[in-house]
Amino acid sequence: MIDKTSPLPIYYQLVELIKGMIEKGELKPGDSLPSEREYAERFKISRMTVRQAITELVNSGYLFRQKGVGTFVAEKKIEQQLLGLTSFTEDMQSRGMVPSSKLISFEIVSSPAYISEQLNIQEHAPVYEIKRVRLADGIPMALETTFVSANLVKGITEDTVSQSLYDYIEKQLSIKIGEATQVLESSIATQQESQYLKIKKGSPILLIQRNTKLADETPLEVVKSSYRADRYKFMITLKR
Ligand code: 16G
Repeated sequence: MIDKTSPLPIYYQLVELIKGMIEKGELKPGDSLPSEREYAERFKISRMTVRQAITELVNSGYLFRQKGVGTFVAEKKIEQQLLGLTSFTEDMQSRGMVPSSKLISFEIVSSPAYISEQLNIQEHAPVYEIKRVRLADGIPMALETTFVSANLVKGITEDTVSQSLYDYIEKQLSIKIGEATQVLESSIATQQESQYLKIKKGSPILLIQRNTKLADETPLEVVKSSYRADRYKFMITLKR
C-alpha cells in the first residue's frame, strides 16, 4: 500500500510495491501492467507520479514499454557471479537453462598485432577466430569473438565450438585452465550486435573482455563479448 504520511516519496513507494509483486511472482514476465490511470485511481495519486515510477522500473530493466500496446513485465535478468572462472556452458547449466551456440564464423587467421601481444605469440602466427552467438533456452544472450593460438589448442572444429570450448580444452586435450582477468564496460549495440542479439540498435550492452591463462601461465584466449544489458547483471562479493 501507499502511505502518504511516510517521508518516502510516493513514486518510490510505488516502485518498491511493483518490484515486490514481480519478485514474489504476483506479476510474471510478459504480464501487462495496469494503465497509469488505473494505478492513479487505485492509489489516489497523480498520473505524473505513476509515470515517474514506471519510467524508473523501465530504466532498471524490470519493465519494458511497447509503443501503442502498453507496459509489460520483463524477463528476469540473469545474475552472474564474478567469482569463479566458468564457461558460458557451465553458467547456463548451473541455472537449469539449456546453452547453445550459433556459429557466425570460424576460421584460422594470421594473428593481428594486438592479439599476438596478448597471447604472447608471434605476429601473424595462426590463431582461431571464432564468432558465436551464445544462447540460453534459445534466447540470444551474448555475441562472442574468441581468439586462441592454433599452435596451443590443436584440432578445434566447428563441432567443438558449437558445444563447449572449455570442455574440449580440459577434457579432450587435458590442458588445465588457470585464471583470467576480465574488464567490463558499458556500450550501446551496433548494427551487427543488434542483429545477432535481436535487440534494437543503440540498446545498452555490456562489453566484456576476458584474457585467460593456463595453469602454467601461458595465455590461452582473448575473448570479446557483448552481453545484452536487459538480460544480464553481474554480481561480486566484496570482503573488507
Ligand atoms: C564465457 C567466457 C569466454 C569463454 C567461454 C567458453 C565470459 C565473459 N566469457 O563465455 O571467455 O571462452 O565462456 O564457453 O564469461 P564454452 O566452454 O561454453 O564454449
